[in-house]
Amino acid sequence: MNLNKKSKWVNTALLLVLSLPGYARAKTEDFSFGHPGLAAKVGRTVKINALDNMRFSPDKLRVRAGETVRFIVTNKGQLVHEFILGDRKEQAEHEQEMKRMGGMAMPDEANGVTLRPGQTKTLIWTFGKPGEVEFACHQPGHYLAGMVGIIQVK
Ligand SMILES: [Cu+2]
Repeated sequence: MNLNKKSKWVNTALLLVLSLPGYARAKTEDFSFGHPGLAAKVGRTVKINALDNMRFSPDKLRVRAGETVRFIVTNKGQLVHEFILGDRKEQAEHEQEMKRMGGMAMPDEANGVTLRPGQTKTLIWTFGKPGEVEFACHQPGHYLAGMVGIIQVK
């Protein structure tokens, strides 16, 4: 490979990385409760099911501050569900945003995914300081119906 070809390849690879939605979001938004994690840093994988009875299973989790967790989330129901990581403030903002948007399915973000019935998605997150982080669904009425889980960060 000559130098010119090589630098073209590097540019293409760089463009690909920069255009990943998680990366773009991570660069433009700071989260108080951690940041998107790297696959190489994953210390634990947790499987979570989203259910039509407006619950996640499991809905309680303990992690260490600084721990990187791979969440494998499956929608076991017939309805669309979300898995959004965030502190109380972030959840309140997302709830308002969904109300404004009329409950449409939102594109995936650095801290959350939308799941069609039967769909499975993965999200890697590195937790920040000790405290409480929620994972929640903001499809219309779901959060208020209790579709939220609690992560204790120690
Ligand atoms: Cu839901």
